[in-house]
Amino acid sequence: MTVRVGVIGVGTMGQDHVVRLQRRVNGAEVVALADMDHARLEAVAASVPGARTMASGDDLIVADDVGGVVIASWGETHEQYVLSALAAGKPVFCEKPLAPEAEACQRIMDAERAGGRRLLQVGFMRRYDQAYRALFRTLREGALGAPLMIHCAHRNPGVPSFYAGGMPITDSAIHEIDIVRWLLEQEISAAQVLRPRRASRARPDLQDPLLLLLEMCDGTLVDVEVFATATYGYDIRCEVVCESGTVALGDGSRVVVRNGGARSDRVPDNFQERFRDAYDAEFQEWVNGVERGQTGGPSAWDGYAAAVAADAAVASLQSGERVSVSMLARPRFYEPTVAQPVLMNR
Ligand code: ISE
Repeated sequence: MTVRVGVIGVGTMGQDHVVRLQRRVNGAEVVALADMDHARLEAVAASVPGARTMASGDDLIVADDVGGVVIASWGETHEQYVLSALAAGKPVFCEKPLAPEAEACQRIMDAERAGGRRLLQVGFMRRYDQAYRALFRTLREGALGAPLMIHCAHRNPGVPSFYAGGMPITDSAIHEIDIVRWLLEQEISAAQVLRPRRASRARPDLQDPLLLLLEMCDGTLVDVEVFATATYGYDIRCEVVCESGTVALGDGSRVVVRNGGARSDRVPDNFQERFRDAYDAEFQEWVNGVERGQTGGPSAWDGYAAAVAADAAVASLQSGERVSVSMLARPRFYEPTVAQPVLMNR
């Protein structure tokens, strides 16, 4: 069976997802597109045979031929579209962050629970990356003992002009916030942001780089360097220091070149290149789940938990103080062990 997908938001990320759904994911067809920028919408639709353009995201959600909704629009619009998709009873994939503030994520959780079945997957694609998965398995094997500290770096070659204020946290470090929760199966109890000397090229509205410290509930400490304008490429690092050894992501390149007395390998250009296979795997799993009538992967709870920690980190970016993370208890509905009712296939 083919899952008929509607995509809301066809900027850089949305276009990337449209191409993967068309060409690299089995069992999906893109049938409808929506975007507030009509010129961009028409331009993208011209390259997607069989896809209609819709007047709005809400029209797309209720269209009869749309069986699954992908939301890749600007973060501020996520809550509205997710709530509409849940109200329409349609499976929905929402890019990160689920919503810019934790309270919006809470409203989404409430709506999903009121509907009685899981319909939402959040786009934390790093959980599908082979290197992070190998790191997760190594930790579970137990030979290294308990994790004590995690060192992470998140370096972008550059960022768009709208990337400002708290975005190093809400748009970038949100991935580390999610991945350390997933790796350690622990929630975050406090956050603090340190402001190193600023890069001379950083715009005045951006603290770049910054250092985020996260305290996990079991005492594990995590440091995350976010450097949005690192210029040399897209570089993601993660090293877990355990009682009896360490495990780190490899550098990901397939070949090493030796030439002219030097050795070199490739640094990815951007996150689309570095995480391409992870995005593909994430979407394949979503489409398979929609076909079976069952939603898995990162949940609204994961979106909420990440947003609460991000809110604390943004508050610390402003105040310089350590900020405690105070969150709801995880509802039983979002416990990984609770079997979810099967949806009708669409
Ligand atoms: C971007 O929005 C992403 O989601 C990337 O995965 C992240 O690495 C980058 O820092 C963000 O700006």
